[in-house]
Amino acid sequence: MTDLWQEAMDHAVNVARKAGEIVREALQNERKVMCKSTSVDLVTQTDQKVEQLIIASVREKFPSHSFIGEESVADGQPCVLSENPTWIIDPVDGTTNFVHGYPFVAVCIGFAVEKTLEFGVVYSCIEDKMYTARRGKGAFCNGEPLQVSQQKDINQCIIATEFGSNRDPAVVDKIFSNMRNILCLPVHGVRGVGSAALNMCLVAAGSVEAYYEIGIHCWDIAAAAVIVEEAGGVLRDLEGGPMDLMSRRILAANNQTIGERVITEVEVFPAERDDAP
Ligand code: LIP
Repeated sequence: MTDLWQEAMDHAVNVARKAGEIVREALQNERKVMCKSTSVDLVTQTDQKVEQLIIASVREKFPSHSFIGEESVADGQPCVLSENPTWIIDPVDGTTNFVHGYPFVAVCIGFAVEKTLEFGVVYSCIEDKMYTARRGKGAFCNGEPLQVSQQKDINQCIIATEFGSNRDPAVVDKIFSNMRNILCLPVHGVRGVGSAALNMCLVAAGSVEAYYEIGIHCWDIAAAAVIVEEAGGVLRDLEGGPMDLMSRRILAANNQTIGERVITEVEVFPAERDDAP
């Protein structure tokens, strides 16, 4: 029997590679930068072009499937995860990095069936690293299996997080106070590469023990979520309980012990849900 979701995943890998080529080429040229929700929430013509390319190519092969794409939502499309097979796309995760030539930029394609994530593809196109995972079948980078770190002592960890794009001073204060709590545990270090998906892939690869952020969107994390879990990691909502794709918050950790420890140090602040009416 044909494995339809494997066909979909193979297609995602191929289209992510093509998209990555476009992103790499665009890095050499002048980039027209526009703003979305704030003056530091950036979008470029490349984000839009790559998303259109991915959607057109998937639609041709799987005409009945649904889409949630970062730029389509910015253009007014609904951000609703239905039971229908749904492609969740971030054409350029790390747009600010892209604009500045900071070399961590990823094409992210997640795929959910009946609201459960089935596979994830994250192509770090400057590094030429193709991260892939399918539910129950392991996680890989360029075909090599990924495994989270086995560390259980928080004092021996690197924790990844981001400053995000909200510049409301009260929110920035909370972000700093959360980072201060984590740093002073103490941990070995706090890092962030400017792409939620790549921070999560670093958890999957065992290079950092945990990543948390408030303010991300479902398209930043859907693909990488499968990769973290398939590499043996855990996903949680920062308020406890399972990860909620639409909640704008995430904790991805190598194990429950480290994950729970990070959660106790992080104070959650409000961010409007992705699926808010
Ligand atoms: C960005 C992230 C970044 C995060 C921002 C934003 P974009 O995604 O990956 O790490 O801090 O909040 O969501 O806008 O480049 O796709």
